[in-house]
Parts: sequence; C-alpha cells; structure tokens
Amino acid sequence: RVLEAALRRAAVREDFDVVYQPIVDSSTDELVGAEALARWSPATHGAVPPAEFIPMAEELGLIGRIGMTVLRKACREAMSWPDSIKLSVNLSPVQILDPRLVSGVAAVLHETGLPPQRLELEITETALLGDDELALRTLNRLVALGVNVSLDDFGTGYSSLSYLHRFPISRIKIDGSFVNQAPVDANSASIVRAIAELGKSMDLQITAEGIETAAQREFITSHGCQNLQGFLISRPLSEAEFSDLCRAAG
Ligand code: G
Ligand code: G
Ligand code: MN
Ligand code: NA
Repeated sequence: RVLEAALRRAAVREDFDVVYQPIVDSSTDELVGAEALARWSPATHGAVPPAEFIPMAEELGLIGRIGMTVLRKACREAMSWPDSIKLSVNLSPVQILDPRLVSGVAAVLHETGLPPQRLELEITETALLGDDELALRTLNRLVALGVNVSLDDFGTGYSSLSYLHRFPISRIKIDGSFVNQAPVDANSASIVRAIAELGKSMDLQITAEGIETAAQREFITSHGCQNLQGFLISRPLSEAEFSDLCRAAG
C-alpha cells in the first residue's frame, strides 16, 4: 500500500531512471544497440526491481504514463549516441491495448528527433493473445511510423508460429533460459537451433539474451544468431557509462 502510493507519486513526477544494456553483433563484436531498462528507487525503500513495480504499475493503471516517461527519456538520451546504435524499449501488453499508444510514440519521436528506424519496441507474446485484431492494428500503425517490433522472451510463452506470420515482427529475442542451458542441455540446444532456423527462413533477426559464459556465446554464434546480449557482454549501464562505451567503440 505504501509502495503503491509511492509509485503513484513517482508516475506523476516522472521519477524513474533508465539503464542501458549493450547489444553486440555476434560475428564482429561491434556495439550495435542497447536495451533500455527502467529503474525505480523510491527514497524510502531503496531500489524496487522492475519485476515488482511494472506489474504493480499495470494493475494501478500507471503503466501507460510510466512507459511513456521511460520511452521519452531513452529516446532523448539515444540522440547523443552514434546513429548506428539502435535503442530497444520494452512495451507492456497493457500498453499495446491502450488507444493512446501510437500517438504517444509518434509524439516522442517528434519531440526528441530520434529517427524511427533507430527504435525497436519489444513486446511479449502475451500482448498478442487477447484482442489480437486490436494488437495487429496497433502494431501495423507502429511499423507505419518506421519503428521495428521485436518479440521478447521468445520460447517461454505460446510461441505460436502463426504470430510470426500475422504480426509485423522483425526480430526475435531468444529467452535467456534457453541460451543459458543450450551448451549443456539437449532440449534447450534444439530450441535454440529451431529458433535460429526459423529466423533464417522467415528473414527475422535474432538476438540471444542472457549470455553469461564463453561457451554460451560460442554455441549461439555458431548457430547463426546475429546479436548478443547478456552479462558476459555487459551488465546494464548508466547513460554516462553507455555513452563512454559508444565513444570507446567509435
Ligand atoms: O531490468 P531487469 O533485467 O531487472 O528487468 C526485469 C523485467 O522487467 C524484464 O522482463 C524487462 O522486460 C522488464 N522491464 C524493464 N524495464 C521495463 C520497461 O520500461 N517497461 C516494461 N514494460 N518492462 C520493463
Ligand atoms: O525480459 P527482458 O528480456 O526484457 O529482461 C531483461 C532482463 O534480463 C533485465 O532484467 C536484465 O537485467 C536481465 N539480464 C540481462 N543479461 C542477463 C544475463 O546475462 N543473465 C541474467 N540472469 N539476466 C540478465
Ligand atoms: Mn526485453
Ligand atoms: Na527477454
């Protein structure tokens, strides 16, 4: 209850930080992008993880507002990075059903000047389950703005192949749980292989998440996933740290 009140206040005051986890090209190791991750540290509690406050924000009807705050901050900060660096931002399934989403994204792009081609919006399969006609219309309108849509946490949900045909998705992010087990577990290995094949045949880019060891990176890279993300590459960084990394890389 106390935390709920604090979250309502934070939503109004736009009191969130954004950190950036680097994403690299698997064959060249080149820095190609970052995933924006929201952080909330209310003065009275210390940091509350997004796995706690995002669901709370969804329940309290605050996610639209908080999501836009994070998107605006991330797009503004990405403007100071090299043009070759893409920005990925997570969207909650609740946001996909919000009729104000598309105009909100368009407004942020206009306001910050970020070229839409540099923005990728990450959705999960959950977002496509309910009113799928509405979700389809919304995603088509987002793509019409020039942004790309990625399917996050792939493999953990229903992973229906029909989604990949029906919805305008240009990238799959393989969930870290499969990546983690792939070198040692035959089931996870075949899931990663199958997703990589799917990517090839459907012309989808693949990012492997949760890369923690060299063995995982080897496995993933040898199976043709284009992009890598995980603690082995880098933990999520503050904007200042990520900017330094861009300078060092450039
Ligand atoms: O940052 P961390 O690795 O703890 O993220 C945990 C979860 O919270 C991930 O599933 C991530 O997608 C989600 N998350 C982080 N930031 C945001 C955000 O800005 N919006 C939404 N909807 N989810 C986020
Ligand atoms: O669901 P989503 O992909 O948005 O979640 C990203 C989350 O994964 C963030 O909370 C981030 O901190 C976490 N993460 C990033 N890299 C790794 C990793 O190598 N291992 C683990 N266990 N978590 C990671
Ligand atoms: Mn994500
Ligand atoms: Na994920």
